[in-house]
Amino acid sequence: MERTFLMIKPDAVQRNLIGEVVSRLERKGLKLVAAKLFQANEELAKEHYAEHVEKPFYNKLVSFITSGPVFAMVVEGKNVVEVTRTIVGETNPTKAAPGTIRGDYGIDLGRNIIHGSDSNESAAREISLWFDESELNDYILNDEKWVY
Ligand code: FUP
Repeated sequence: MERTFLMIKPDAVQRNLIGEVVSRLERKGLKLVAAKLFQANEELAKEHYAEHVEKPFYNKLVSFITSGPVFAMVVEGKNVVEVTRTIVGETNPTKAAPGTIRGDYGIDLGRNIIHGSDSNESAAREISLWFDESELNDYILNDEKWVY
């Protein structure tokens, strides 16, 4: 089963949107494997966004991501990278479709609510960057023994 890395950014944590966002992931049928409210340091933020190091918005992005705690998650499910990219919506919340997380909650390009890995390769890299192996939970979701 595929896994991806999702991070609710400081703007959405400040706006009490953690529950709204997690609830959308749960309703979709995705499985939460790990989650933590976490203050990233500059080193981690820079490494996470390393692909954008040459971009004009890089420094602003790093200072935004380290401006307060983020809610970091590992989520599992069939085609989870593609599924979560669709749920998250386009990078620019102004263009993101209504019904997507960014389309429903964001306006500003910098403060776009959530990050989601864009490929299986970046998911693997980002999961190991943000989580220790011991933080990933192995359990059965919708286990019948909890239903009856
Ligand atoms: P995404 O994969 O949708 O998160 O988007 P990118 O990896 O292209 O960009 C990462 C983050 O950089 C975005 F979430 C917001 C920020 N960004 C800007 O601030 N300005 C830009 O022009 C593009 C991206």
